[in-house]
Amino acid sequence: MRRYAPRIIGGNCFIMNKPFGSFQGRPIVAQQAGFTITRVGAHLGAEIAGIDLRQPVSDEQRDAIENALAENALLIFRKQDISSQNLIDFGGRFGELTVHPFAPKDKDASVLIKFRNDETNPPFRTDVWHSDETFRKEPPKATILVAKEVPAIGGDTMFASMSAAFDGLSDRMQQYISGLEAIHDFKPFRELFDDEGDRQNVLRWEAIYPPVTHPVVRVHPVTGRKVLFVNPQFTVGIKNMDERESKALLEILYQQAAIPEYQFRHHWEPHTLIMWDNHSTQHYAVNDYFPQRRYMERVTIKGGAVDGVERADPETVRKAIRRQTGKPKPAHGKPQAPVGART
Ligand SMILES: O=C(O)CCC(=O)C(=O)O
Ligand SMILES: [Fe+2]
Repeated sequence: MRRYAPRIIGGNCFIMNKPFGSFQGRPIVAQQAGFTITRVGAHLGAEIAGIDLRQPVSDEQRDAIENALAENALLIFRKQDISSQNLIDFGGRFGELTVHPFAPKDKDASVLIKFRNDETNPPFRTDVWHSDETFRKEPPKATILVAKEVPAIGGDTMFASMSAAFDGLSDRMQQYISGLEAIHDFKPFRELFDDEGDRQNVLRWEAIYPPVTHPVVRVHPVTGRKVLFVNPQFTVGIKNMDERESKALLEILYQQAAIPEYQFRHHWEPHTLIMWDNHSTQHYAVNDYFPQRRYMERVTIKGGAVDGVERADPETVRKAIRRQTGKPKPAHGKPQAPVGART
């Protein structure tokens, strides 16, 4: 099945593909609540145009953004020259904002994270695939990040659809991991407590954020899709499994986020704001811009309990197989049977 019709532009040999109206069953361009949603990535990513985030967001707009987020997992709003207060107000329309225990915060607004990176302050451990704050019992449902200052070169953020990553596993593996639980911990932030005096401090944080378990396969609370929910940043093991087995299995599962087909790479411009669904995605801030400056502001929206699957659901497994086998075969041709003796 062909999704794009080739179109010849001008008289020369420049060929461009003209998109059809839909991709994988989703409209490429949709109108909702007076703004336009344009799908830009295969498994995740849409751009929203026609909304000014300096203005209060109406209930209708908020509902449409929430729907678009569930559908597209990552929303990009360009040319939003907003204040920190605008960002806090916008985020607050989607739920309670959370305070990150270990991130650099604004002194007057603890819900506002400020990532100011330059030659004196390299980024801290955001260049590892992760969903935000899975060391919490209830990890955030969404994160909103706005670029204030971007490097001339580099500093992109990569995203991966972890529902596509789950679908891409073999049916055997999907069955095997369904019902398993993984242990998550604030381990990268332990580095921040490196001297003797900090030991008491760590113990206090451990009392507030003890290791938690989450299902390895979670069910998205809005779409019902299954999501691969382990990440190398915060996951430390699989419950009730031998350490060697757990390590090997996690290694395989982590690699799913690194498969380019499930990814979307976002290149920043100043005043672009993005919002990601923290239930169904992972991200990785590409750390290739040091010592240039990059300044971002972020707010985070509280999430709820993580629901998982008890055991493999045969219908999902069947669907995944159908998706694999329903693909057209490449017109590569079978090699002819060899004739004669090998020389
Ligand atoms: O700086 C970025 O692009 C993303 C950093 C990050 O991991 C986050 O904001 O959760
Ligand atoms: Fe993050």
